[in-house]
Amino acid sequence: MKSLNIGMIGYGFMAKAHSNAYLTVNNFFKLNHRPVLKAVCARNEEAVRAFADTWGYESVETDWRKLVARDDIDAIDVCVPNNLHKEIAIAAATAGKMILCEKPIAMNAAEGEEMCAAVEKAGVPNIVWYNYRRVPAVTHAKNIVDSGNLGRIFHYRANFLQDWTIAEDLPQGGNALWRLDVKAAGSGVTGDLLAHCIDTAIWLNGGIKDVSAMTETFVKQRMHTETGKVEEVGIDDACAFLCHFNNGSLGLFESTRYARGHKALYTFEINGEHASIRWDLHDLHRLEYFDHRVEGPMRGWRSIHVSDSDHPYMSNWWVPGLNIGYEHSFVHQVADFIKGIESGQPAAPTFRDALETQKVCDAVLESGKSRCWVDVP
Ligand code: SOE
Repeated sequence: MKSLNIGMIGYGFMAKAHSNAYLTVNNFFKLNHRPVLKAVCARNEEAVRAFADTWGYESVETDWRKLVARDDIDAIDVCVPNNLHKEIAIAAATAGKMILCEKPIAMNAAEGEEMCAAVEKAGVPNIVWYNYRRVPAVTHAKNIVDSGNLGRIFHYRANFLQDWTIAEDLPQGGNALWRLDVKAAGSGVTGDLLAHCIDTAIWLNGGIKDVSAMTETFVKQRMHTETGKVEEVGIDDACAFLCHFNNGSLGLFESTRYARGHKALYTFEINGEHASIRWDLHDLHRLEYFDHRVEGPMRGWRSIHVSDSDHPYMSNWWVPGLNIGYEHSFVHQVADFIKGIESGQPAAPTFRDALETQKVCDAVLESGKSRCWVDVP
């Protein structure tokens, strides 16, 4: 068993999900590498020490450049706001480190291009944490689509709905609320939520050709926690777009943080010539399937409980019928990343794959501004 020494940058919610995955993966997946929580890095020393104690990191750093320069680190995990992804990832690639980067890959596609060039020049393994691909029911959907079972695809529909930014007195910026600060996040729901939907959509249904979007910022000014001043809000609070996929199907996507009652409702549905499938994050172990080829009165939607040993990833977990959850998608991503290193066949989404999603996000934002259809380059 070889060690895979992890250098984590950040200590927020995502750093927890990733740390949990590193600690769990070898208990359930047969691999020749074991992630070791070598060091965690953040500017706030007290907070990063507390995080290190909770998760069992061996050491802490307060300067990411020092972490990246350390000889005892194999892989850098980038769990910081989007405006820092590029600089850290390029430095890590130049230092010969593997990189696991939070989504979206960057602030925009131009930055993403630079990151791709850096990892490809350095030849280092790289991946972006679009974790929902690895919910077993979503992977099962991928297998069904790839088998051709649905026939020609006509429609792809996806939503990601939340409701946590409705209060007008919610500030923007800082550790907890950087997602509301355009300088740190690059965009609002487009990069944060729709990016997940777009990643899954491209994976399941192929590339997106062009988009027509509308975006809205419902609360125009918010106090900035770092400056203490009321500042313009530069992010999109809501975004919906139409698109054409390269395979001729039509796409319809919606995302908002203003859908009262919805905390993280990610759903998608695909309608094909013979069959349809749909999935809902709030019931994540189920895949709904309708097959028009079933004749007679038993024709109807079926709800597949994706928990059997012949379902993706499930033979690694409990006995058939017992559920797993959100955090397991990250465990699966670590398992696949390590298998990719061992086999020489990189696990997706690589930086290059994630760049495709970023290009669609950029086109969506451009279309929202111009109110015109925009081609995805
Ligand atoms: C935002 O609330 C958020 O945490 C996203 O940043 C994640 O990517 C998404 O999976 C859940 O919602």
